[in-house]
Amino acid sequence: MASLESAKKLAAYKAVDLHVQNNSIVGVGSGSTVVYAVERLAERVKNEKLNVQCVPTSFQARQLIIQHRLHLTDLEIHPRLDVCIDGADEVDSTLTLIKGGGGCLLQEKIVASCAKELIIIADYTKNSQKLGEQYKKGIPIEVVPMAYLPIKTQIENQLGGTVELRMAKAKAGPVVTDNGNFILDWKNFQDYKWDTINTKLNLIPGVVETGLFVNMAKKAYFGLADGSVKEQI
Ligand code: ABF
Repeated sequence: MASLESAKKLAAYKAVDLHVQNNSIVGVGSGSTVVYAVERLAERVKNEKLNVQCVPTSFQARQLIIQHRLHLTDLEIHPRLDVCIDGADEVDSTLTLIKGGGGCLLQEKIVASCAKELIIIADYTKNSQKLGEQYKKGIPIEVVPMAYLPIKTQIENQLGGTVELRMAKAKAGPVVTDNGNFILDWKNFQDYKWDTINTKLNLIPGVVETGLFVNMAKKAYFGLADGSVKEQI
């Protein structure tokens, strides 16, 4: 049986092999699965002498690109990307995603929105029928710090469920994103129409962005326990 790590690697390698060509402008996602994608990208750039420009979605992604000596670029230089390859916390049967468990959802959504295709790479534990079935830590919502309490109250009163301010591991204080914001995690939600909910959340003053990615992903690759890769479109 393939370990979770090998499942991540299988998915990442397949996505890079099938979706990156010479002269591609590539959005580089965040998280542990993306580490394998960058590893494969660096290998292909070196072996096949590819010209690839990489746009990071987080501080972590930027570091990965630099460490692997890939070409770092940004949306000012390359506002249109060929592909964005990123992980996810959960992917449902309609390719609606929960992202932001690692706190990078805002830049991930911006970069993905500039790409011709968003390709998701994940291990088999991320695949579900209904959102919330697999990922129990809630839907991340990035908020302006001074507004976190009114936003929490508004979501709980109007949409139900419970909203928690994400705290740093040592409980030293709230997690602060790459953009200087806080993260709320919305738990115990119902089975909603996710595009409507996403719009409602984004209309609350102080909400910067949600970790709900609706109608954005074109395809997902899941590394499976038997060593194969499942494709979902
Ligand atoms: C990012 O990394 C996120 O949006 C998601 O939270 C996470 C997935 O990480 P991993 O690949 O480590 O499971 O893509």
